[in-house]
Amino acid sequence: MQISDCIFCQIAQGKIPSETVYEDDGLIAFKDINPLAPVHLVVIPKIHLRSLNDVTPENEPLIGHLLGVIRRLAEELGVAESGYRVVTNTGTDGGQVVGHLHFHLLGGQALNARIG
Ligand code: DGP
Repeated sequence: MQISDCIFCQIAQGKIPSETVYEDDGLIAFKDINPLAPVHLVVIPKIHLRSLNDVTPENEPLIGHLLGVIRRLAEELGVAESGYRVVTNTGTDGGQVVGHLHFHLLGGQALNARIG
């Protein structure tokens, strides 16, 4: 697949619309198109990394920043206290559908073991 065909790269570049809730130079957070919970965001680095397997030591500060943003978003969306789940599906067996590293932030209800 060409990077230009990547749905999440196109969202990051504003070529495909999304309900963006946070954006900075390195990442963007938007509402999942098929929400599995009252709060369901997808948080991605803007650079194209196929999955967690592609993360190098050079990218680790960006991923640390991304996790900090997820924590702040959970607070702002009111799910920090009650609890939430952060999921990154990796590869075929991990159930990854979109081949651009992304983290799901799920919350707003009691999550059973299958959600995410
Ligand atoms: P997964 O690769 O299985 O971890 O999940 C990919 C998620 O991305 C899935 O929950 C649906 C979401 N998604 C896919 N395409 C789009 C899109 O064009 N816009 C938005 N907002 N979400 C999308």
